[in-house]
Amino acid sequence: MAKTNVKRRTRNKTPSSSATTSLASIHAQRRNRLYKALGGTPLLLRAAPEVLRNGDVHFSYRQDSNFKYLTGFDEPESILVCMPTSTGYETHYFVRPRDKEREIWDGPRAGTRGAIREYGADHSYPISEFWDVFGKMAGDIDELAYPLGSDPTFDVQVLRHFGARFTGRPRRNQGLPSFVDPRPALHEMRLIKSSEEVDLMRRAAEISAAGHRVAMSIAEPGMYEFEVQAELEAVFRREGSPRNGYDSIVATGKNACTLHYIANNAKIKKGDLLLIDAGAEYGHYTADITRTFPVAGPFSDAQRAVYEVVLRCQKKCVALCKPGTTVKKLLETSWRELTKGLVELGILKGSIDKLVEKKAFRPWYMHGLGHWLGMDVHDVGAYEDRSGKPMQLAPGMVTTIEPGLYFANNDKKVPKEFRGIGVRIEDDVLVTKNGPDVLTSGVPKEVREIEELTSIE
Ligand SMILES: [Mn+2]
Repeated sequence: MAKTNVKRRTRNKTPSSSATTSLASIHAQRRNRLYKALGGTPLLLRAAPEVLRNGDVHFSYRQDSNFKYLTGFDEPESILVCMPTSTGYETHYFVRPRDKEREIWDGPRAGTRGAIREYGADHSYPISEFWDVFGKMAGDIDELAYPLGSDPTFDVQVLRHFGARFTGRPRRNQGLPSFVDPRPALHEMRLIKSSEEVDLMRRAAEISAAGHRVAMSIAEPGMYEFEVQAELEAVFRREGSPRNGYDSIVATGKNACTLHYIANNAKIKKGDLLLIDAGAEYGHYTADITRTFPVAGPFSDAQRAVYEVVLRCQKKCVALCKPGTTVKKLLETSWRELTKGLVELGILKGSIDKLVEKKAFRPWYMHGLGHWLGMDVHDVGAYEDRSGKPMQLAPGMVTTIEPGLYFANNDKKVPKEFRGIGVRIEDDVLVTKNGPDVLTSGVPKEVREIEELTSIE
């Protein structure tokens, strides 16, 4: 039984077509920035294909993030073609046409008119006319920006189309265009979030924090992990998030040591820690929060000792999230801090420098410190440049900071009281010129705050 009833809240509206005029201009600006980055090379991008689950039922659809970033368009079976003019791209959308019969089953479609009116296309066509129109439009291009390799089914069609230059009419002895991958340029753009993007991420973070707070307050011994998950995700939905950014991890006790534990089907035992790694998506952007807390608190001494080591490390790394800090510096700081902690806990012995150098922490801290965050949970963007130099943080970047320590329940190398304890603490940090802006500060992480929220009255 849950301790508190989850209060119903008025649903926040998801970003809707009422704001499409300004949204359409944002997408047009992005396409024009890409035009400059690609030197005006024609661009071809296909929407994410639908994927069959079984029979005639599909997995729930989510638009490809690059496609969404450039068009705002959510429908499958669409193609974006950008043809250069002297000043920027002219945009052609190929979309599913309006269809009374199909819309009864699948819901409304923007259609060719909507593509222009609501999504800012300069020209639009039914998807069935794609090869014909594209053939005329791009018949003699020598270069095409297209992410070859990401959609093998479509790759074959694209290659076959241009291969026909040697068999069709007219024949001009013209070979295939050279393919330029538009992703590096796109990903560089997506790495730095604009203020509109930050607004969406802030909202995703707030919604996620609200869910985590509820989970902390209702979790108690005897519940199943999936019950806590349901309460957490109910908050996400009520607050206006249509789906999660990734599968929620709700891991009690030793399950926390399985890094991507998503079975979520174990019963929560008294005295266990519960690790929850879950994030709501909002406007196609996701949050990514992890908290670890005692079920019906307080922490045991061993749990608190481990928790405080991870927390101290996490806070130190968050504080370093300012322009100029390299991702390498962040990672190495987490190595050093957790190594110090492992020595304090009596698990490692020796000089900190030597232990860090040997990566003696590896058995218990086996993942990285964090990752870029945005439309995708493990968002696009480089961690090092072409020469291998680590990226420096810059204003507009959003990274997770998520150190952890995991002691498997059969780990003979650690004192008994620590076995079966897994702790990870994760926040989403926006880098600003004034330093770190923790988007996920709405969910507690201090020991005292957590114990207040989790204790049974
Ligand atoms: Mn993460």
